Amino acid sequence: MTNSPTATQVLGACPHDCPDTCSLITTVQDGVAVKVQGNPAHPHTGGVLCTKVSRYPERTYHPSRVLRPLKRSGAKGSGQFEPVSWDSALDDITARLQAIAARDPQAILPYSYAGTMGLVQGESMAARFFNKLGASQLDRTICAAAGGEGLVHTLGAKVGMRLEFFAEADLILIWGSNSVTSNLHFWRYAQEAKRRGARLICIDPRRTETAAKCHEHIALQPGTDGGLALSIMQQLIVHDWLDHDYLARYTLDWKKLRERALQWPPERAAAVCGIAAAQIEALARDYGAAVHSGRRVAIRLNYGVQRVHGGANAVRLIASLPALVGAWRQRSGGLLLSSSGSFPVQKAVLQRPELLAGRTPRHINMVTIGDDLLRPASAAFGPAIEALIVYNSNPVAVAPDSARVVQGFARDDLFTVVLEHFQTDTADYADYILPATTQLEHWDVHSTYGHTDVLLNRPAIAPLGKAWPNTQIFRALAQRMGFTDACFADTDPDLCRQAFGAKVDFDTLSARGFVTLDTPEAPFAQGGFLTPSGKCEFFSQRLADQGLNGLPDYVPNHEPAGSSARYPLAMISPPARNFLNSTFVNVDSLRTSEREPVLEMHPADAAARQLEDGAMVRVFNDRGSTLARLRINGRARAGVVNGLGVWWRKLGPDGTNVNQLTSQALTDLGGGPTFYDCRVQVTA
Ligand SMILES: Nc1nc2c(c(=O)[nH]1)N[C@H]1C(S)=C(S)[C@@H](COP(=O)(O)OP(=O)(O)OC[C@H]3O[C@@H](n4cnc5c(=O)[nH]c(N)nc54)[C@H](O)[C@@H]3O)O[C@H]1N2
Ligand SMILES: Nc1nc2c(c(=O)[nH]1)N[C@H]1C(S)=C(S)[C@@H](COP(=O)(O)OP(=O)(O)OC[C@H]3O[C@@H](n4cnc5c(=O)[nH]c(N)nc54)[C@H](O)[C@@H]3O)O[C@H]1N2
Ligand code: SF4
Ligand SMILES: [Mo]
Repeated sequence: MTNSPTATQVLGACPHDCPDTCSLITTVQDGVAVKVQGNPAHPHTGGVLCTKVSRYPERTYHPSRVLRPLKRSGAKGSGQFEPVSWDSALDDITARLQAIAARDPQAILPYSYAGTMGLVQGESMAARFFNKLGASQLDRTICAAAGGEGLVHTLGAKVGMRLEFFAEADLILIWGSNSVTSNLHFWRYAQEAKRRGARLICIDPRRTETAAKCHEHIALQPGTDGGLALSIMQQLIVHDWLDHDYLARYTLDWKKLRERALQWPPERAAAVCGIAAAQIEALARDYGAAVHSGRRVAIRLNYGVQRVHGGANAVRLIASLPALVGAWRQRSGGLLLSSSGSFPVQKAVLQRPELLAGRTPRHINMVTIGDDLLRPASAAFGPAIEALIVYNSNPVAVAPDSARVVQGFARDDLFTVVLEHFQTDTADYADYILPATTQLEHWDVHSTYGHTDVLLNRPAIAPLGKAWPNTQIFRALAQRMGFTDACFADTDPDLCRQAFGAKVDFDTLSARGFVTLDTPEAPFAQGGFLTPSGKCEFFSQRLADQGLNGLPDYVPNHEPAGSSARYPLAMISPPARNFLNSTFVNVDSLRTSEREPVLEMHPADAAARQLEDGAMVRVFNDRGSTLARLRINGRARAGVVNGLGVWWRKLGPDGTNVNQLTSQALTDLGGGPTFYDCRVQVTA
């Protein structure tokens, strides 16, 4: 380290939407953050950060940071703004919101996601503000809604294996996860297991960096994981690789699931998944070996699997597997999709639902923002959306069906405020852009979805320019709106303490930067599922009561591969390694590594279209078209193209990105997006 006598080191937390939630050490010299490193004292971080966040100072001090409030000076969407004072921006915004709220506050919609996963700069002061206002409520579904529902209806909550115990497993299925890219600190444990002799199997349509480093790669068709899981079950049944004692004691309705699974011999699943039946048999044999040899079999499932029509059903089926072989009996067996349900977040304290004062505003699904911005007032919908307050999100780039989204944001009569670090694609459509602080400049506290530690983030440097934390912006708006409830005076350190109340020792958290939750090592070794029955629910009465599939099944894609002559290719759009969703696309060194939007294609599909590696190609369907550089690099399976995401539209070759092609169709449960359920055609 290049510490001079004046340098200090500040403990923080990575705010990004990544399961790893690393512990950060920022070196500050003369008030300037000169370096951001991984905390070696935090076991999961192990002193290692991904490339993206190692470049944090470059992002923070980027010359195009928005550092003053900006007011639109050109036509909507022109991206032309002029600087204004905070007072004038806040006064005008308040007047506009008051006028709308006087008619119906539900015409105002907050739009936010996980630009920061901080509990304080996320939904604390902002939620209080919108609750008091009585604004529409946003269903925050764009990432994990289907998979979350799948877990909840099977295991009872978003909980699972503890991350560190993957290091002791004998077999790890890495299912719908490009861990090297998007879950690096899990990958470190998987590598440790591999060094000890564990077998790694990757289940992913794309031959990712992760798949290439596993012992085996099963490149199935997108959206067919439910069929694969059922066929694994069929094999476990016919070969009697079952833990009958575990099934009898700790599961519900095995007979029903058994009957369904028996309808899935490997040949049937092979046809659906586009893989060899022998590969399914071998996979089931590897997995089933747990029963008689005591091998520890673990599944790292990730959200890549559930961005398709049948996403929740697939997760229910996959999450059922560990119970069949009794994998949960050991701490290094079982499954992890998300650990977020382990955290005792005091959500009601942070968000104050009582400020709604008995009102029950309508909900808007963030996935269908394209259609909803264009919807007129009606009895069913309620008032048209007249104002949109966006923070921690870049919907114009990340939401599906961009043509509709852009049309909605371009409405002249829509009043849009965007709290941002940069002039993103979304900020281009704002009436006001308000400069927000970054993680180096504000307080926050973090739960995670990939491990079980709480982290505290202290500000390392003073806010740059005139940037304010999100909390301060909503506090100031609340004051101007005349909201006098005492909770609007809470400071950010107050909110950090409130997030977990007495459930986490704040002094330890303050001193060390992290606290590990006291969760069981093997959560379901003796049942104890968090479902209504306390068992692993193969059949969910709760779903059946709603008229839904009580018993999970394979649900085909909305747009299955090969189902259309005009659009014969299936397209998935998983994350690029050097971006985090659309964040970092404007960081020059990272964009230089990714170069330009890429479409990966199988050599046979390319030959059929007379396309060559390196060509600029047009990818299109009825929703739209986008340009990308063709790569024939061995990563795409036949019939599937991979359009790596998520580029800023304005930094792509034709001012669009891959979401020009994706649809607003929803998942089977949870109202989630179906980004990886998309038919396209490709031409030169
Ligand atoms: N570098 C980087 N890290 C990230 C992100 C990022 O954008 N960049 N995104 C973050 C976010 S928002 C999240 S939610 C998390 C998790 O993020 P995810 O988006 O789940 O990330 P991946 O681990 O890349 O998982 C997607 C994988 O699923 C595969 N896949 C696509 N369709 C299917 C399918 O139908 N079946 C199966 N089995 N696999 C399929 C894709 O090819 C890809 O390899 O990671 C976070 N980490
Ligand atoms: N085609 C396709 N589309 C996808 C996906 C995909 O795999 N394929 N992945 C989907 C998934 S999993 C997700 S989670 C979503 C993610 O969608 P978003 O949550 O919208 O994520 P980002 O694109 O990273 O945008 C976050 C924005 O928040 C801003 N921000 C960060 N911190 C702060 C802060 O403290 N205050 C304020 N005011 N702003 C801040 C950042 O500058 C950034 O512009 O995208 C989805 N879209
Ligand atoms: S993005 Fe993920 S891997 Fe990178 S520093 Fe943040 S938490 Fe760690
Ligand atoms: Mo996500």
